[in-house]
Amino acid sequence: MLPSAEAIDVIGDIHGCATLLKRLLDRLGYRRNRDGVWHHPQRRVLFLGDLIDRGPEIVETVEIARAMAEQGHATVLLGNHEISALTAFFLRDERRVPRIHKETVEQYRNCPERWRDTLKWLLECPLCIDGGSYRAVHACWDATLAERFLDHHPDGRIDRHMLMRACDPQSFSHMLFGRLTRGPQLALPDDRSMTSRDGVTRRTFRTSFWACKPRCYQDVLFQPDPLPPDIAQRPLDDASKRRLVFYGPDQPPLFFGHYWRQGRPELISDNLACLDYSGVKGGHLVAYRFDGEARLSADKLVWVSVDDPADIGASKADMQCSQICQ
Ligand SMILES: [Mn+2]
Repeated sequence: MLPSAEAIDVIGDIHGCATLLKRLLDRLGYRRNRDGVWHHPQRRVLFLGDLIDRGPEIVETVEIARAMAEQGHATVLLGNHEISALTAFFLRDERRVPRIHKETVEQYRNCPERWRDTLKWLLECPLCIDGGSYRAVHACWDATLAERFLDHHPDGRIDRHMLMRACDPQSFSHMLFGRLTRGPQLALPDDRSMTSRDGVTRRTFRTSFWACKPRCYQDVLFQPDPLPPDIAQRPLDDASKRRLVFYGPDQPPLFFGHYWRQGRPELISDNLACLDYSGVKGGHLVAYRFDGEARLSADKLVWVSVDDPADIGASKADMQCSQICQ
C-alpha cells in the first residue's frame, strides 16, 4: 500500500549532504526496506529541489531520493541547480559546464553513464506542484506563471523543448524557470552593485513575495546579505513594485527552499514555510511534517544539523580535530 495523499514530509535543499539526509529520514521514522530504499508505512517525502552540487555526497543523495521516488515513497521537485545542470548537459558543450556543477561533475567522474541516466530521470521530475490543499516549488510561487504552465503541463513536468526555449531570455520558459526556481529579484537602484559574503558581486538582490504594501527596499529583502545602508530605507519606485510577486495570507500553505536561511528554523507565516536552512554550509537540514492542515504550525518542523550532539561520529571527529589543531 502506498502512503496516503496528505501525510507528506517536505524536505528542503540537500546539496549532496547524504549523511544529513539519512539522519533526517531516520528521525522522521523512515527505514530502509529489503532493497535499501527508505520508506515510511504512512508517509512520503516531497523534496524541494537542489539535491545536487556543493556537498560531498551528491551521488548518494540522488540515489536515495530517486529510489524513493521510483518506489512511490517520494516526489522530487527541480531546483535551480537541476535546471542549470539539465541545460548545461543537454544543450551546451559538456566541456564548458558552469562552475556551480564542479562537485557534481567530479563526484560522477567515475560513473558518467550514471550521471547521464540521472539527468534523464531529472527531466521527468516536476517543476512545481499544486496539490489543492498545499503548493510546493523550489523558490517562488508566481501564480500567473505557475498556473499558465500547469494548464498545459498538469503533471508539472518540463521537457527538452522548454529547456531549449528557455535559452531565449524573452521566452515564457525562461521567465518560468527563473521565477519559480530562483525567485523574484530586484535591481539595486542607480546601477549599484553589492558583493555577497561568498565574494559574488551582483546588481540585484533576492526579494520576498509576501510583503504586504512594501514601502522601501528593506521591506522586501530576503537574503542573508544586507542591503547597503543608504539603499535599505529608500522608497521603492512604482516600476520596482510592479516587478514584485505577492503570495497572500489567504492562499494554501506553500513549501519552498532555496533562500539560505540561517538560525533556528521557523515558519515565515502560517501559510509559508521556507525549508532551506543552509545544511550544506553547516546549518540545518529541515523538514515540515504536513498532514493537510490549512494553517501551518512551527511545532511540525523537524531538523538535523552537522553539529548536533546526537551525531556522535561527526561531532566527535570535529571536536578531536579542533582540539588537535589548537
Ligand atoms: Mn536553489
